[in-house]
Amino acid sequence: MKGYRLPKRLMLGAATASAQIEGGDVDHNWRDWEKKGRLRDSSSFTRACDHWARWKEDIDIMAAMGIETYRFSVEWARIEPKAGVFDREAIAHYREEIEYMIASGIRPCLTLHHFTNPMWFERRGAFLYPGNVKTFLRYVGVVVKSFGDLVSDYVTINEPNVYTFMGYAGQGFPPGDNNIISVRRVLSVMAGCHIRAYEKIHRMRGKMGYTDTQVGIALHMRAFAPMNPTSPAGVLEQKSVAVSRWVFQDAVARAFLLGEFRAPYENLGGFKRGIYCDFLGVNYYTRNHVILPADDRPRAQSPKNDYGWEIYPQGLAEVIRELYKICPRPVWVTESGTCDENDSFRSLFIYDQLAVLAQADLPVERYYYWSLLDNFEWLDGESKRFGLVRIDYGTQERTVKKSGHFYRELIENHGVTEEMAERYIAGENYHQ
Ligand code: IFM
Repeated sequence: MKGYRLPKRLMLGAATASAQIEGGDVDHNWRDWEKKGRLRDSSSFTRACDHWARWKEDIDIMAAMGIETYRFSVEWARIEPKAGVFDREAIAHYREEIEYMIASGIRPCLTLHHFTNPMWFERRGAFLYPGNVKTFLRYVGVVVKSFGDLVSDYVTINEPNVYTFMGYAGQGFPPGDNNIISVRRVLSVMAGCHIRAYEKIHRMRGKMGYTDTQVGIALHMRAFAPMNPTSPAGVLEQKSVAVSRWVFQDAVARAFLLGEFRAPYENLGGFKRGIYCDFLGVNYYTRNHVILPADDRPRAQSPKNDYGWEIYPQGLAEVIRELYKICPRPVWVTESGTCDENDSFRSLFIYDQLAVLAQADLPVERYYYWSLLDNFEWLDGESKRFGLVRIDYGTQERTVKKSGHFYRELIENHGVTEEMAERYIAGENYHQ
């Protein structure tokens, strides 16, 4: 296996999200969903990785791995447990964590919203109502006031397209809606939240005297392809591919990043066209093959992970090019990872994925592996493992996996040597 060097400017990091790792009985929509019995197993958000208590240990693990930047989220329901009431202790807790991260040589990248809403906000209809934009902005203001001197890099909203399609198009996320009008409305309102948050973060940090602020979203991007390109149905499948790409990601990107609202999305706040991002955050996992009338699935013969998602490394370059055409800004791969219970192909996955960035001439500045730790995978709870570090959920013992050691050496070398590839990857295979 060949070695490679990564582009000099590429920073290597890892990502997590608060509800997926922190544990504790926090009054958010996903804990509520769990209480309603809507998860696929009996895992509880109250346990997760107990990171709320073990954050120091987790940062020490990252520092030992050489992680250069850490993308994490703060939990809105902890910071603002009741509408307009802010929890000073929770804020102090996050401050201590961020200070320790920085002192450990790790650059923070803070996500403001990663799927979870405080229940009081959920009960008010969350992002279904344009009137709720100001509620989100009040929270953003408190976060920037509290951490703005420590954090320059912000993701306003994680995967607004997944949040919306999974929650409002019958895919099992809260609030369990299935209504295309709601999809349109929620994404339009979220775009407004992002645009105003982008402006507000820049304004607030500007007043604090900082000029290094970087704000974006993390957009979930899929590579789409027709299942039967050479059959008579192929032409229609190709059309369906174009629709999926447009509705799920390209039109969403235009609304959020450019304030350009094209059907099906609507400009509910009189937003002007502009550029509302300093980087293009891309979360990339897989390719979907579209089948008529309206379905998609991986091809039978393609390599897959434990979830059955196709592993298609080249898709990362494809989606980056697609997004860069819409908005030419530096790219941050805000998530890239795989589900692999036995850690039997994760090193190969990282090797393949980063080889794409090493070879393609793409303006990529950051790569965040998802995820630092095995963590709470939403509907699938503790049963799906994405981490570089294994969590024994019973004892909360952390063990760096083989892939974690591979990533550590990769960061140290800023690339992969032939010898490393041989030592870590020979013998690894994806599921077929
Ligand atoms: O775990 C999730 C994360 O919260 C958002 N992006 C995809 C990951 C894997 O499903």
